[in-house]
Amino acid sequence: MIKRRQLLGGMAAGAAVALAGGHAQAGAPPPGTFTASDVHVKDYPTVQAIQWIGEQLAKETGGRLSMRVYHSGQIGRENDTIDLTRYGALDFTRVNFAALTNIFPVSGVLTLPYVFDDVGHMRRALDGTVGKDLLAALSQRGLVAACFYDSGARCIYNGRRPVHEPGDLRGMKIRVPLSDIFMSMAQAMGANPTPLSFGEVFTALQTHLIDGAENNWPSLDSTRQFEVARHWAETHHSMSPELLFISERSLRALTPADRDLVLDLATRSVTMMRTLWDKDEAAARAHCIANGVQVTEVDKDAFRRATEPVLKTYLADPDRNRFYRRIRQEA
Ligand code: GTR
Repeated sequence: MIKRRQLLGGMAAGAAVALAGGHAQAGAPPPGTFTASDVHVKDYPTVQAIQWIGEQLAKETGGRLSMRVYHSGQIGRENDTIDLTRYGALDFTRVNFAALTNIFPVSGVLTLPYVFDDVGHMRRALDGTVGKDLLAALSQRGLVAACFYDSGARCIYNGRRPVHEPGDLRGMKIRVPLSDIFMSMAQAMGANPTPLSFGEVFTALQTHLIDGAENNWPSLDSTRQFEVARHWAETHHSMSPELLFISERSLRALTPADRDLVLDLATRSVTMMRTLWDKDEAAARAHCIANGVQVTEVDKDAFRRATEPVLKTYLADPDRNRFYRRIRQEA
């Protein structure tokens, strides 16, 4: 929950104005209102999951606690919202693991190429002790890692030509998140990686600053990038999940009972998010295809081989390596 002065001191001017009440439709959050940020649009499954947490909080506390979600990147890039959450200027932020790999090296293990065999494997690993230990490892520097959300399998898409094998990406500028691992992965797959934040991708595609990007179906669909990048290659190269961070400072300010309630609701939101996700992913895929996106099967083994050196490099870190081996045991 926000104190106006603390907020204005700790963040970029535009975002501060939005949060502190300068935003035309928002107004200052009333007392007892948590603030949360997400780069996705209002009806995206991650945003809906946070909204659900807020609704349940309001229900269970008779309106004493609630949530205001700043969606669509209103507060800024994921890396910025992580900092705001660390300092308690934001209470919750939902980010992808891609935004964490440079800050928390161990987190990179979940983004590495072909770590998970499929969705079942990912959910099994994250729901079990591996996930529990990872959340604990990431709960530091003023942040509490509350739960994982699904993000499907990332694939490469572009506006130039169909891609079947890594060689087809030669000479193509492919946008990646601001993460060393994603840079290395795109490079290993034969592309010229171009790091940009999520909100910049549509315009970069439209103006041909980049030829393509890599992401999941709901992101291609919700950002309308499918209008400018119609070749989708089923590389499934990374299943980098989402993470909900809560500010440690915000949690500490609560009574033990309220703290337990918040953490419990975050855990419980995972099931509802997954139901939404499964539906949304299928609908996004169908919508993009109906709007002209052409899907190509790829030589997955060739992509796996091409990205093996990346795996090797990043698994030289003993912490990542330990988690990697435990994840593979769940396959
Ligand atoms: C999406 C993810 C976002 C953001 C984005 C990106 O799949 O949900 O949080 O990280 O990818 O590529 O920047």
